[in-house]
Amino acid sequence: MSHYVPTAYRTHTLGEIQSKGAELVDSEVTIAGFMEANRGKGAICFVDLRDGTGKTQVFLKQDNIGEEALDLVQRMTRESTLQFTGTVSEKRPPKAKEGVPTPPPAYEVVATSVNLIARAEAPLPLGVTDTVHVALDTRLDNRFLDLRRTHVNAMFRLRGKVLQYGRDKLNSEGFIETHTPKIVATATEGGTDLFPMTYFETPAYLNQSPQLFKQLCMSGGLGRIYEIGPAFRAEKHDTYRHLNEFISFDIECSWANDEDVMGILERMIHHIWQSISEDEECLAHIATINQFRATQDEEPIELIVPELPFPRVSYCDAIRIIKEKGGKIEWGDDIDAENSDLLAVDLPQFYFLPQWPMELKPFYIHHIEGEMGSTGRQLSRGFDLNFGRDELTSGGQREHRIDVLIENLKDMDLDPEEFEFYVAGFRHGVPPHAGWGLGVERILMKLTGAKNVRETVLFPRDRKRICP
Ligand code: AMO
Repeated sequence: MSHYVPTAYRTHTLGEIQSKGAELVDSEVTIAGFMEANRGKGAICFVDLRDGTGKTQVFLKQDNIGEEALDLVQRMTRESTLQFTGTVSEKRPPKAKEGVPTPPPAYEVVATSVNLIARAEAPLPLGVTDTVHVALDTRLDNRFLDLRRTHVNAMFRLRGKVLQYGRDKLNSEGFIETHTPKIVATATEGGTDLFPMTYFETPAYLNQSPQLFKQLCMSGGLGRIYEIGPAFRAEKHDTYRHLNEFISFDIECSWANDEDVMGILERMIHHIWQSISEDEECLAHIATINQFRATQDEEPIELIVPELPFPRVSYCDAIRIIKEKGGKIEWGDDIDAENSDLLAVDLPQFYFLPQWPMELKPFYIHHIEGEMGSTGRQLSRGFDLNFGRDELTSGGQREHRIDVLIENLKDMDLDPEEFEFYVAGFRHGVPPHAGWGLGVERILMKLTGAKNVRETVLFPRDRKRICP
């Protein structure tokens, strides 16, 4: 459980009032939050207060609090922020009904004083407690209010936990957290899809991936690194899973090949899922999301801790399976979401797709020696990780031999001289290395059941949206 140290405005969170209620009964607390609703006229009033950690009912009696304060609260608009001081008391349990299990005890605060922090203007542009369907665009236009909705708030609390548990696992395997520049002079993932910018008098770009820099760190002897940071892609896609700014969770690992880093990835994901399944706060967030889904007639999300190792289906086998299932695909084609649906019939959760054709992978990927039978085509040590139909990760062993690397650049119509800062890192000794990049929003979609990747980003950037 999180431990909240009291702050200038409150002694306890509302989550604590409920979880530590038994020990707090009869003690004085100061709480603060958004007023979700108020009920009662005359000499009493009940306020439903919410602060993101939980909800608590505040009970106001004219005798305790005075006529003026009671009147202020009774006239207050929904979502205004209020601070109360009062005494914790156990709420009267609801009347027992046959066949209905008795709920755990709940606690309320009997107020002795109130302080209006900020009054909310009415009407609200977005209902915070409504369960009626609201278009995603309206939600994103009013994101600060959308975030107050408990199931949306829960999603971002889960996002933080995913990153926390991911970091924990990598730290425990000897990785160190790093940061690489986002303003760069050259492309990373091929020459297209770049956002140009002006850097004083020099043309520059927003980086598409930490790829080249994380590899330079291997040449620099850092050994095992990870980075969680923004990546920018000027892709014109307008789909449920593409963003123009996303958070890329990257690793790079020396003295390792593709299989080694697939192992690191599956252990990290297993650790994240396992830890979430044992974390009471996370389970409460999932329950909150499921309560909302029930109001929308949506299936509850289910947290299935994946077994290790994850299934591996080589690219060649994947093409064969897709063809067998009637998909239109040829060796050498990318595997799009529709064709992945055919794979997902038997692999609904996490699975690796190793050994892609070299021609489909970037110049920095290591090829597998020799050609593929009579085709004359080459396989690579590049892999993807999918969850059902969606790609979550790309990675692979990298080409560390400078002569082959320069050939790869030329084969892909890239000018090695433009990549001199990168190629130089292979000129003075370099360990073999491998790594991957995981799309944080994509994995969040899988955990939270979000149908659109934008739901998992606070302020998403897509072709039409740059504000807020
Ligand atoms: P790649 O380009 O496949 O590989 O990206 C890695 C992962 O990042 C996520 N992703 C995206 N998420 C949302 N919107 C987008 N437009 C978007 N593009 C990518 C996906 C994807 O699997 N340098 C390599 C990684 C490596 O080899 O280490 C790279 O960037 O989940």
